[in-house]
Amino acid sequence: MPDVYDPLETAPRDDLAALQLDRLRWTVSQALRSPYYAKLLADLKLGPDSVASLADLRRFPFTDKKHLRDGYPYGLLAAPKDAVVRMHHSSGTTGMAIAVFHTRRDIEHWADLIARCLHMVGVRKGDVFQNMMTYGLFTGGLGLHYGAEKLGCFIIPTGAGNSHRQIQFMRIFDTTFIHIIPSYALALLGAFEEMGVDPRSLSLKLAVGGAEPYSEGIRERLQEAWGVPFYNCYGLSEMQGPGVAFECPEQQGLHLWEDSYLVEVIDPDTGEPKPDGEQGELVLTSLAREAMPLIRFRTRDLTSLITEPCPCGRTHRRLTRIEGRSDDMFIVRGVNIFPLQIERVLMSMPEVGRNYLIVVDRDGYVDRLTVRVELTADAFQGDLAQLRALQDKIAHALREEMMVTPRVELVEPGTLPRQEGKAIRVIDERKL
Ligand code: DLL
Repeated sequence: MPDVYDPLETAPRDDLAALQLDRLRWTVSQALRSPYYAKLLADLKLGPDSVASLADLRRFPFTDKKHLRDGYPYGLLAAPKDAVVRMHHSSGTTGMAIAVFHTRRDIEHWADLIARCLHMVGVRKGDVFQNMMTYGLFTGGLGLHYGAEKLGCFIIPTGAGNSHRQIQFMRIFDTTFIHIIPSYALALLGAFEEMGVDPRSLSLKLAVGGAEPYSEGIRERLQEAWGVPFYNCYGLSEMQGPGVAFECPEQQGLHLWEDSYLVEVIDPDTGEPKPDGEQGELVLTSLAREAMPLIRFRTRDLTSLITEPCPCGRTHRRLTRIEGRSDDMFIVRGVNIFPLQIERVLMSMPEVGRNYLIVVDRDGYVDRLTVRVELTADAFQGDLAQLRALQDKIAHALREEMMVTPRVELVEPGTLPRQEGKAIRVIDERKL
């Protein structure tokens, strides 16, 4: 049995199901306090008594981002305003203003879940935690902060950016773990080079990376360069933020905390459940959120459920690495493409460096796909014929993966734009 933070982590599945049923009924009664669900559920004649078993969840309709936006700001608030102690807010990257509220109890529960996640990968009292995620309306900074504090860590709340100072702090304060956006963790490697510091020479023992999709290839590169394991952390503001699902030391999928969330994987087109193990859209129902409970929330994130027990001994089922969002998909000459497909191909090539950018535009009426690829410093030294051959090799491998031949542009290391927040991988000029 693993050394757990919370005995619920290894609870027998039957006990978990009983707890879920209780909490689902509570969630429905709580949701009825919000204007949105009060009307919706009254119209449908649904309430806590409609839930005789967990299967009854399917009697409830899906909740969508659109419902949150239409009800903005307070339409889904299920607690009195004076019980709200904090809000987080969407960044607006998808153009939708969404506010998410928390009561004191919600913040406590969230901190406990994060403490559980961090404890699972070996964080303990006395660890020095440099939190390189943005603090503020984004949930990444404060979310991990409170959980780490609960464990008794020494926290350095640097937030994102200011790369040289990040590295100085890691050296001065002997940082033992970091929380960082994976694309920023790659970008920081450039700053290490500038300063002549080897990340492997630090006191780090692990890193937590999430908030954006990244391939196994990126993880491997990060682990190699930083010399520590990178654990994948998934979450979304609507469901609290980070810590909804988290990898254990096995690094074979993310345990979704089933005492706090009910999970479904559906076909995004029909809304019907997908068989276990098949990829589909993740739908979550909160089971412990007081200020803003959500029933059957469509995350738009694509993943699949691993039902085999995990060797770590935890009983909560796992999600496979999130492949991206259904709305990240773009269509080029009729072919559906996900950015992560391109990333996987690029990261399998040792000549490819730390950053890439996908640009889609039109040449007359025809879609054109360009992939700009940073090379490693070594690969860039090659002569023109070698670079041409490499360009062809990348274009060919991408064509094999997606059946569209892209233009491949090779660029020098460190020349593509970088963000400290979530990476922007695709620029679709057809939409501009
Ligand atoms: O990104 C919460 C978070 C912060 C998670 C820090 C992990 C670490 P939002 O800004 O609301 O919340 O964005 C949520 O980001 O629906 C996914 O599309 C994507 N996402 C989050 N974590 C992962 C991950 C935070 N590990 C949206 N892998 C989600 C892939 C992720 N995508």
